[in-house]
Amino acid sequence: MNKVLLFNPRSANNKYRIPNSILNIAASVDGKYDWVIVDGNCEHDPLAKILSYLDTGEFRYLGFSVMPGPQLRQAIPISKAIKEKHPNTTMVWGGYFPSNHAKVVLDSGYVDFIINGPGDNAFPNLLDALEQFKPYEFIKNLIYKADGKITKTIKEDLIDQDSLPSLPYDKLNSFYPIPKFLGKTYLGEKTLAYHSSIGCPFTCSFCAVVPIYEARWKAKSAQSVYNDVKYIKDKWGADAIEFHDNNFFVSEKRAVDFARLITPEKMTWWGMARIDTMDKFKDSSLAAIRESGCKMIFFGAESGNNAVLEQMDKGGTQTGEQIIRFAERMKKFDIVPEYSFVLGTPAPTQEQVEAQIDFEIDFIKKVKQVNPMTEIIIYTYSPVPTEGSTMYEEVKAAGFAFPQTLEDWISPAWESFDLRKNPLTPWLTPEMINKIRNFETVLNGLYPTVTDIRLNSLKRRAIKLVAGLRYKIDLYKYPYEIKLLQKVWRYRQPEIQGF
Ligand code: B12
Ligand code: SF4
Repeated sequence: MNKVLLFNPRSANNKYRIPNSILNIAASVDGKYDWVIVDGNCEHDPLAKILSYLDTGEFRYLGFSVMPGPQLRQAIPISKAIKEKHPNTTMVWGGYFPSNHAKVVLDSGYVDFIINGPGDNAFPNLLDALEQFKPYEFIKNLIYKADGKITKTIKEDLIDQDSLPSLPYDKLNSFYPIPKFLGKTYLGEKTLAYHSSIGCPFTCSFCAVVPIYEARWKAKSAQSVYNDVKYIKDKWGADAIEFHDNNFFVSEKRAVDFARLITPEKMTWWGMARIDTMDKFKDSSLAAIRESGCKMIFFGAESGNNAVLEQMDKGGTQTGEQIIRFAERMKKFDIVPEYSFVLGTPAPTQEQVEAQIDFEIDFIKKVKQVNPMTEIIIYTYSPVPTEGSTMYEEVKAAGFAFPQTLEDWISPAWESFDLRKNPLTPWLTPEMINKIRNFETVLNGLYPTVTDIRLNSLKRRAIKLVAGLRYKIDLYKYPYEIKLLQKVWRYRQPEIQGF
């Protein structure tokens, strides 16, 4: 039987995490196909490593996991090189990038199949079909080219997450020692990345999860999450958890059940949530969550303006007033709210775009006033191809278009788009982008993120001092002195480097 090579292209410069995407795929073929993992985060020359496997002649299937941004930097040239040297291999890409940008990926000529969303059934089914020369047209969650035309098969219902096989941590450990992936963070000495649910029940129009999951969400039970975490804690000493779920706190009951189970383990943890969902949680639930070790929660606040929240189709009941009130409520429970905002959304005129940016800057300052512990993450709006959403239609009408070739995606301009730093959207002028970035610099100067564990109190005080005056008098232009200090002290950016 042909073997399978799974590749996680480099996604982080120094903070490794367990490569959960390909580990899930490894679990889906474990016991049926022989597989190996190559993690670009841990290899100096991943292409050489991959070729050393392929040169044995035993491997036919390659599975690459690709999210937008820096992972493309390895995924694209390595796929191309492999196809040139080993044209008989089958190249399969999965993950958010190929699922949302299938045409440009398949047009490249060096990717044969895309797994559209979850691959837990689609990937082993595809391998079975190819091995047995059977048709693959009826396999769900697949995108491929047939007679030069892009063909998408129907989407599969989300799988009961408790029925999935356990992740093969021990085998991963035989390729790369697990402790390497348990990094020191603000949360703990050995932080585990864990993914406990897939999808999200909401339909925010700027979000890449929506076209793939279409408002569906399925989670593992609190008990199975606990069992996995406990296994890693006991075996490799994890003392903190980063939940990578798009929306960990959809179910109050599951969150509280998990909190009760994990309390005796004395671990610290973090996850992502919606404000309007969590604002409905009972005080007793929030208290139990904090007592169990949850120190910080990431919330998509997005905007303080109710009209913009509606334009973004936040899909719920979130309002500007609620965002402020909730920041205050979190203070009572000693949970740090990490609020992310999306600035630079489209509007009919340039004046309105600019006025909206000014409004958000004022709003963020109000949040900080109510609860100075609130961590603020600022993104600039980068469109995602949510076909049919009013916002995406507006974006296209304004003249925005995605790159036409796969190689274009690794140009510096599009990388910056992926990092949501410079979105290349026609309605944002360079001055507006500068305004957003300069405000961010001053804000981060006055309120350095607590997640930067290298920044000692002396450095914090120095940056705060220079930024404080600017913040007070709304002087954000040319904050070179703050930038210099942040550069010298290598200030970390949670919006790029992770949470
Ligand atoms: C962890 C993570 C990171 C980590 C990467 C850690 C690592 N492994 O090294 C870090 C923090 C570095 C990161 C960075 C970025 N990330 Co990120 N990240 C995630 C996150 C939270 C979890 C990914 C994960 O492990 N999922 C768990 C697995 C099980 O799910 P999955 O990946 O969907 O995999 C399933 C399917 O997609 C499919 N599949 C996936 N890969 C493969 C491969 C094969 C071969 C097959 C067959 C199937 C398959 O099958 C899997 C099982 O069903 C996701 C959100 C999410 N919840 O998924 C965002 C997410 C993927 N990231 C995103 C983005 C935009 C980024 C950034 C580019 C930008 C930013 N500012 O955040 C940066 C890039 C910077 C960089 N240095 O790369 C977006 C992508 C949005 C989009 N437009 O497509 C997401 C969706 C977050 C979001 N909601 O906006 N990220
Ligand atoms: S709640 Fe978060 S994950 Fe869900 S659709 Fe909105 S932005 Fe995306």
